[in-house]
Amino acid sequence: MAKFKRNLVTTALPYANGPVHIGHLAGVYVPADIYVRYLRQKGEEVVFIGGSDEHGVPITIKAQKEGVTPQDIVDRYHNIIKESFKELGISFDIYSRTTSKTHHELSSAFFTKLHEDGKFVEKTTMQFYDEKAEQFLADRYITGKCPHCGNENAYGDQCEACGTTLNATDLINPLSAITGNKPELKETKHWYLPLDQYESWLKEWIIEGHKEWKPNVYGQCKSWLDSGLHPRAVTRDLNWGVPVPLEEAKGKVMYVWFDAPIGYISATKEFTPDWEKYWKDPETRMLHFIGKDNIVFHCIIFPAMLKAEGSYIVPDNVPANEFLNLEGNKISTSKNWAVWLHEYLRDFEDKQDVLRYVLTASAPETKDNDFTWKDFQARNNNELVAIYGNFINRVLVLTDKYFAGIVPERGELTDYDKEVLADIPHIIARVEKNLNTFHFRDGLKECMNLARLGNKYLADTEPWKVIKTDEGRVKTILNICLQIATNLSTLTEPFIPFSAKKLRAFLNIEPIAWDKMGDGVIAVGHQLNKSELLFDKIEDEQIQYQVDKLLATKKSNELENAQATPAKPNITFDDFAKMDIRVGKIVEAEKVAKTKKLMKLTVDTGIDTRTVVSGIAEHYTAEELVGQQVSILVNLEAKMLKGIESQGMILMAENADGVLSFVRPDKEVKTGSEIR
Ligand code: B3M
Ligand code: ZN
Repeated sequence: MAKFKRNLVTTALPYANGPVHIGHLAGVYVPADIYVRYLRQKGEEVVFIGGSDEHGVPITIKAQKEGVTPQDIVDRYHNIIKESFKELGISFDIYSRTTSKTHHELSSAFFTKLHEDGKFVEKTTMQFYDEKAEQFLADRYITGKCPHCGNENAYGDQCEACGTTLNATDLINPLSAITGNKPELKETKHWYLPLDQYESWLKEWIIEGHKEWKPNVYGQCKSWLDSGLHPRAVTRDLNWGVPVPLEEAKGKVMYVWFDAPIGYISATKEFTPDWEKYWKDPETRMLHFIGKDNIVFHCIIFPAMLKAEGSYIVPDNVPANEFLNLEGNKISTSKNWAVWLHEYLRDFEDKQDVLRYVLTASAPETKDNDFTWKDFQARNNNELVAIYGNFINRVLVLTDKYFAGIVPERGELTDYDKEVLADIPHIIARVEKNLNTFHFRDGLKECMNLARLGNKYLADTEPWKVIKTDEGRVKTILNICLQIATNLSTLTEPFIPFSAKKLRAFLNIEPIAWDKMGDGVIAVGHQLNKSELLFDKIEDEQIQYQVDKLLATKKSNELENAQATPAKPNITFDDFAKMDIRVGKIVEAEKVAKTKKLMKLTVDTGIDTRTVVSGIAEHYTAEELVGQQVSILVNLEAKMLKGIESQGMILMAENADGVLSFVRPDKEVKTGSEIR
């Protein structure tokens, strides 16, 4: 790090069209925050940038669906996101937004500079236009039949049924999502960044210059660069975004991926008037924390923009992560398959660190990973509570009990004592090495190894027994344990800052700089405070509540996606009229023995009272059935079922999930009334 004077750390700007979920956190915000907190503890100069990405088509679509303005949507989610980040302890120096004035001005100036310097190429193409809405249609605003799978509701950019990426012009029978009209192709002019002109520079810079980047990041860049770059449109026909600052581009805005990364610069500018030193001085080390779907934008397109502008630095590293899945399925905002941060914070009060811990311990650093509630509970109960919390609690309680909470002095050290003390700096060094290389999962593992070391040392030396015979020895043991505990309070700060702070309060100490860790961090004679438990167990009921919530989501998604069965061939009216359907009333009901589904019903049809055997026993109890009005087909041939003659059939509606309900008149009618 020596060649740099300061750090600029950015995190992907989440779209303000929904709250953030654990996938965002595990991939981007938690690792970035760990890294930044670590840098601060090291005494490094660092600025930590975040903000909401408030432009783009999905936001306008959401607004239209809800009948509100895009500004309403982004205001709502920006606030939820900002608050929830703060509550989780994501320690941004600034959390801004791309609808800010500074941002609009800065991205305009950026665009203008590139335009004036002749860095864009202009192209006219044919695009769908909605005459009635008087606007060009973004691909997302066009629906039609997918040419691959026949799904009638494919979008102009993608078919969600078969996952194929599409162009709007591929759709069969395209329709405008705004008016439902058939759109026309019409000429439109756009500005393109000729990425091909930056290809050799990018190859030199990444392929030759940054072999140290994570393999997933380096690999993706290489494959993009190997397959050749093409000019990319940086403007759109849309009325939501940063207006293109050109007279001839009225009604056009910058493509969201053009202005969003400039948002990092604008936020820095809002944070400090001295922003240029972070963006234009080669002694600044810039890092982008992102998810894998954003790699090309941060490693190829944004650097090309910065290079084209000419006065900016480019990132030193882009530690992108893979994806986190949830209970075996891909996290999805539209399917509500997610654990939303703001809901977690509400359901698990004061347990920010548990989430931070679990998301780091199972971070998708090298491959996609799965979050499960069972694992969440196990990691809390078996690791945070049973290892870390237990060690801290025992040390503090024993010191309080034997020495009135005063750090005792050490006597002569045994070989074992020396071994344990010698291990501390090794573990610290391993945490540090992992943090320096963005291996947060392994870094956290090493922190826990220090807690494990402490636990084992306590179990082996048994001060609670030794106290009866040798108080001096117990003083030595607890002094060593307190050294470990104090080091832990510093070492774990980047990962679980709330608990680190709590622990510092128990220890009655101020934050300790990273490089001050080691033996002697806590002095003999220092008075500790009263302590409480550092972590609490999470009970089964709390976990079951979350699991049930997800099951309910799954079920409602399945229902929503269920397709109606195809229509049957036509019949004549005479065919229909042959059926004699009546309103009947169930007078008796009895489950048919040795069957799961069958119920023997006695039904008053108005004509007679007869027996019907019906497959509804899994849906209703006998008691519930008596007195119900039902529709009954009375002229169906009788049939023997389990030795009972069934005379007719009760009509039921079957939901996609198999739930049955009676079909009956919406007001009380006379039993025996005909249904026609
Ligand atoms: N909003 C995409 C995303 O959240 C986008 C990131 C912008 S970073 C400049 O995945
Ligand atoms: Zn399809």
